Amino acid sequence: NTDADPDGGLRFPDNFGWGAATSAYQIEGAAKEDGRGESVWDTFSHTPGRTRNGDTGDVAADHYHRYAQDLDLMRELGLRSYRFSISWPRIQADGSGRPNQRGLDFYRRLLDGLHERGIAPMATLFHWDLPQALQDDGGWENRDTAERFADYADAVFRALGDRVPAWLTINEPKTVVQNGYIWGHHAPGHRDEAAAYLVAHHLQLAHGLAVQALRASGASGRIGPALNLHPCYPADDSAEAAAATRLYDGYENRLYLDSVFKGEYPQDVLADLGPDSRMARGVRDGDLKIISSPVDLLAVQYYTPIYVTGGGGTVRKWPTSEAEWQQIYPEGMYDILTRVTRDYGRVPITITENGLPCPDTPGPDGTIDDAGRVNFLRDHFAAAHRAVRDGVPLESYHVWSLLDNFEWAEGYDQRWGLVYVDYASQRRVLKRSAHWYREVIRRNGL
Ligand code: PNW
Repeated sequence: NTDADPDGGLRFPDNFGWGAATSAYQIEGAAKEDGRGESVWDTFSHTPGRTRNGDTGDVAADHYHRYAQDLDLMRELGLRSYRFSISWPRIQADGSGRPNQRGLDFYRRLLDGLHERGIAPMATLFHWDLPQALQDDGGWENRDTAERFADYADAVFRALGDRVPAWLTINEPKTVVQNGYIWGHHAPGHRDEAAAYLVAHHLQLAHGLAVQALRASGASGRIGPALNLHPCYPADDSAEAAAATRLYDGYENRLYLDSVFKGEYPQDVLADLGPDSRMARGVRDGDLKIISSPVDLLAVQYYTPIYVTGGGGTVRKWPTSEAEWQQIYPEGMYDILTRVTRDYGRVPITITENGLPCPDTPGPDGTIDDAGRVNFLRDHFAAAHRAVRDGVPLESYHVWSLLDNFEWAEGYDQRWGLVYVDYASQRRVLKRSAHWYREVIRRNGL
C-alpha cells in the first residue's frame, strides 16, 4: 500500500514512523545542573576561537527545563517517533561508576511524557558528549573508553530499558573521526590522522560492546548503529576518478558498514592505511566478532553526496545549503538506501537524520516562511518513497531537527529546526515547514 493514493499523492506504509531528531548537548542546556559532569563539548566550546561567536551549549534551547512544552510541540506536529540522545556526563559525571539518579530521572520524565502522548522514543546513547574525565585519560584513542561506554550503556539499559523500544549506539562515528581527529573543528579538536583511525576502531568496538550489553541486560528493545552515509560518485568518467571514488567510499561508508554487517574492515582501506598503522596495530583478535554482533536495525543519516576526482579530491556539482559541506541532491537518498539494502541485506532501516539549515527570520507578522526546507523535505521524502517501492525496508524517518539548536562549531547561526527558537526569550514558533510536515504526517505521505 505504498502506491499513489487517489489524489495522485505518495502514500507511505501503514504505521510509518514520521519523526524528528535532536541531541542532548545541542538542545538541553542546564550544563551544571543535577550533577551533570563536563563533556569534551563543554571544554571545546569554552575554548576561545573554537565555535562561531564563541557560542556554547550552556543554555541552548533550555530543553532540560522546557521538555514538557517541547513534548506538547511534538504532539501538535503529530510526531509518531522522537529521536533524542542521552547525555553520558548526566549519567556518569566522570564517565564511570554508579549512575547519577537525577540524570536518569530527567530521561525517565521525558520517556513518560512521550509515552503519554503516544510518541515512540528512539534513544541514542552517544551523540559526541564524551565525559571530559575520559578524554583526560586519552578519550577514544584509549581502548578502555570502549569498555567504559559499555558500562554506561548497561546502566542506561537497566534504568530505562523498559521504556525504550529502539536504541542507537554511537551517532556518526565518522564525524568524530573526521571532524574531531582529522580536521579538528569538532571536539576534541585534534589533527592527527594516525590517531583518527584508531579512534574509528574503538568507536566501532564500543558499538559492539553496547549491543552485547543490551542483550545481556535482558531489556527487550532493538538496537543498531547510527551512520551518516555519503553516496560517492566519480566527478568525471575517467578510470582514475572511478578508482578514487571506490577508495573514498571505503573511508566514508564501508569502514563502518562492513565492520558491523560483515565482520571485517574493507581490504582497500586497510591496505591504504598500511599494516603498521595505529589502527591496524590496535585491532585485536575477536574485536570484529564483537563489532559485528547482530543488530536489529540500521539508522541512516543522509545529508549530501560526494563527487570524487581522479586525484582523490572532491568537487561540487549541486547547489549547497547554508552549510557549505551540503549539496542538495535528493537522488542520493534513493541511492544510499537501495545500496545498503543490496549490499548488506534486508535489515530494517530508519532514517535518523535528514534536513538542512535555512536563513530563517520571522516575517513582520511573526511567521517563518522556510520554503527551502519544505522543498528539500518534499524531494527527499519522495526519494525515500521510491526506495520503499523498490523494496527497501524503511520503517521511519526523522527530520533533523525538531528545534533550532546549537549547531556545534557553527553555534546558533545555522538554524536546522522545524520549530524556530528565539534564544532571547526561548519562545518556540512553528515554521512553515512544521505546519507542512504535520499535514504530511496526517496524510501519511505527500
Ligand atoms: C550531523 N557532513 O552531523 C549530526 O549528527 C548533528 O548533530 C548535526 O547537527 C547535523 O548533522 C547537522 O550538521 C553531520 O559533513 C556533520 O556531511 C557533518 C556532515 C553530516 C552530518
